[in-house]
Amino acid sequence: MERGKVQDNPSGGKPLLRSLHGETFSPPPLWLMRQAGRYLPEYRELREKAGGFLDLCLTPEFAAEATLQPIRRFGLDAAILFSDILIVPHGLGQKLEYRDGEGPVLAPIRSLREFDRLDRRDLAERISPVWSTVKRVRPALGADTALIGFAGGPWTVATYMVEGGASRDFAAVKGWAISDPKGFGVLIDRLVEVTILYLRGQITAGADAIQLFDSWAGILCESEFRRWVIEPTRRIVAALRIAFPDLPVIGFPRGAGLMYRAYFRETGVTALGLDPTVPLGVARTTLQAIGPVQGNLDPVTLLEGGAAMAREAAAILENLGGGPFVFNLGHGVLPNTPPEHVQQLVAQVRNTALA
Ligand code: 1CP
Repeated sequence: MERGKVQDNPSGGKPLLRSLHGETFSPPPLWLMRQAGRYLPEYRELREKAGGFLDLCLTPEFAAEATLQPIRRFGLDAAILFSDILIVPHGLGQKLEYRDGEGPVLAPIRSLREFDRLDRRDLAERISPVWSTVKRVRPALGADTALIGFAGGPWTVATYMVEGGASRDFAAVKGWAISDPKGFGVLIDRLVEVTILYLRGQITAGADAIQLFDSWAGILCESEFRRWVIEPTRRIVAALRIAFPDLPVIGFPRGAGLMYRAYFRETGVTALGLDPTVPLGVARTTLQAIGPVQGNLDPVTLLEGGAAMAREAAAILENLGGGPFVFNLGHGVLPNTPPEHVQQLVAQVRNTALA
């Protein structure tokens, strides 16, 4: 990959997509994971109007509005579909609730027999509002703004399905994977199939790129990481490429550490999302050498803002801006983040070419 090649956007095309296809931009394109959400007053108002969080996700009119809010405010290079990774278990008939201050709560599934008892007959009907949201957002975006669809990685989705929500030690899901890898493998296979269906629908409806959020990839040992993260991701990417050969897929195996490299090489994802712990020099020499990278400002640095944020953002731009790169956080925007800090960050990234 040629380094240090810098250009503006003379031949048109969405900067995010061009970066994901390997071009170097200065300044780089920019969006933020969880750029829609509680830190925005207009989101809190919309959520109030929608009733619950699930109603917000599954009412296309409201979900489209939530998708567009951060674009209107900050003019980012990509909108990310407003939805949640747990729409897939919801689609499969698992009982799901979002409790204020507690996050998602699901009726846990601890065996294949329990999984088979779910009534998944209404799958398409339950997930199709998300496709309608994509259809609504598409024409509302400017020609330079990409629309990112997404799903959770099968492993991460399985952690919520088996634990019944967030977890500290992941003993139930890891326990199942260790004691009954065959049965757990069937659950992962089913999640791979549904995720492909769900993402194909998003792409057909107008998503330009896909991100796979494997937020809990980092808690597995090597053999488990290969079996439950790399292999299912590889299958999803390969299946999407059949119908959509040029579609960029961003893989985000948060916390993968020394396994990031194997993940990038072996899954076939187009670009790699880096969490804040990935050292910038390592990212540049061993990961960006394979393909485009995205990241990785610590969301707490954004929460605090000021000179420390400016310094960290500058270091990221300095290290990664000379190759194919998308500026982002290393995880989602935190709910107490002042929107002014996001404004400050966007201004800094937009001004890098002039610095
Ligand atoms: O309004 C509210 O109070 C609900 C908070 C909220 C929001 C705004 C949840 C509940 N999900 C979302 C939206 C969401 N979730 C998006 C929207 C698009 C955007 O980025 O703007 C996306 C991409 C997600 C993805 C998601 N959901 C992930 C992967 C990324 C990550 O943060 O690691 C995960 C793990 C979830 C599960 C989930 N949903 C909601 C919460 C609070 C959680 C995390 C629970 C936990 O701590 O384990």
